[in-house]
Amino acid sequence: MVQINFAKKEVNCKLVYYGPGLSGKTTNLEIIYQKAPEKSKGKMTSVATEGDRTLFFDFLPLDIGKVGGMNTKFQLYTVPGQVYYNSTRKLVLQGVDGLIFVADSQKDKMDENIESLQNLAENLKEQGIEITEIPLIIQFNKRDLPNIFSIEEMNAKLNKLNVPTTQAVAFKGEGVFPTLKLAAATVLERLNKKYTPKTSGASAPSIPKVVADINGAKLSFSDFEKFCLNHYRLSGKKEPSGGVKLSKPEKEKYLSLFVNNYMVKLASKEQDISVEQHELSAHIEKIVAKFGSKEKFIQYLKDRKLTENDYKDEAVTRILASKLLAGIIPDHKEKTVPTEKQLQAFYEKNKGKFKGTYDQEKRKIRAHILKMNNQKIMEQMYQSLRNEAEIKTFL
Ligand SMILES: Nc1nc2c(ncn2[C@@H]2O[C@H](COP(=O)(O)OP(=O)(O)OP(=O)(O)O)[C@@H](O)[C@H]2O)c(=O)[nH]1
Ligand SMILES: [Mg+2]
Repeated sequence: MVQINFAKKEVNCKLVYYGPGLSGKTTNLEIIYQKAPEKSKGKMTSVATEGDRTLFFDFLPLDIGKVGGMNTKFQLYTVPGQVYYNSTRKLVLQGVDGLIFVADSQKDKMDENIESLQNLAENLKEQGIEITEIPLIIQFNKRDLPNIFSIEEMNAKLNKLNVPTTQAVAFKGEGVFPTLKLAAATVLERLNKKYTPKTSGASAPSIPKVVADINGAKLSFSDFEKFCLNHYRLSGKKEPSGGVKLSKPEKEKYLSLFVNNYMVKLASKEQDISVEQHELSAHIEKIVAKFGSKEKFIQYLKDRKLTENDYKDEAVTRILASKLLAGIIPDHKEKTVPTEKQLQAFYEKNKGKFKGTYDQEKRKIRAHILKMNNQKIMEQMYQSLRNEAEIKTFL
């Protein structure tokens, strides 16, 4: 995720080189590393390689100097292109700000290009990102080889999204920097749009309103407002015709949730915890079961002006949270199971409210206490995550 530090006037973006095996991703990075001026580049790290195949990723930090008054840094990554390293690709993709798809121009590699681009779209979607929404360019590489498609053919077959393209002979260094420049420009242009109020026509980066600062990372007010609206709608409350107006305590509650969710994502990233597609599907199936059918679930969301993706983002966070919980409070299961004593005490205390005998009401009480205990334990986990961070909020 792009990090903007206004105090230090610093922008930090993550660019990922994606594409099928042997298309030339690592080569692009090697050329940049060889040719970039000494003072602007960090160390290039290749994590796990076998011959010239990338097994994990390559990484190169690059300082491109001042852009719009901000010191701008890029973290360049490559993914392993080989089909079976998909979980590694998903990890490398986390928090991506912009993508360079390195395509192999050879005719017999077109199927692999298409499959890899498809795979990119799927992996982004799991993170709640539409491929059409993220800065993406395509580099047509290996233009030196004999059996290649023309640029028109490459565009027709591979560039259905109609994104900007470049041509390259990466191993000779041709086209490598123009590609990087185009990608950088595309990402920075997007940033400008995101952080410039719509009323002002100027394109200079302006300071967004910040609702929270976590370890120096600024969470924007507009993201928070969107979060509130989504959660209000997800909670099933009826939306007033004049739009949702939250009271101060409600806003505070949502902000606490917002920060918790951020902490969960941050901790998951640090611990390399991610959500697999099948886990997400299983989670959603459980919800769908409660609604009776997928159609009913979708209709429920639709009625609340929500999409499946709005729900998925929440689902991913919940799955991540439960995975983190296992690490932070290993005995959480024992802690949440209601004891007989707890059940009885609850019945005695609320006797007036129950119609049935203890035995008749026991099941309901157990479910209720389990829910409360779960909430308590999650609260403990959030607290322990928060304890490790420096958090400021501005409501
Ligand atoms: N002919 C030709 N060969 C190239 C070009 N660019 C890269 N290569 C060669 O293609 C081979 C694979 O390049 P890499 O950069 O390692 O490919 P990769 O995309 O990182 O591959 P994975 O790590 O397996 O995903 C190397 O032998 C490169 O020298 C090019 O433009 N033309
Ligand atoms: Mg590689």
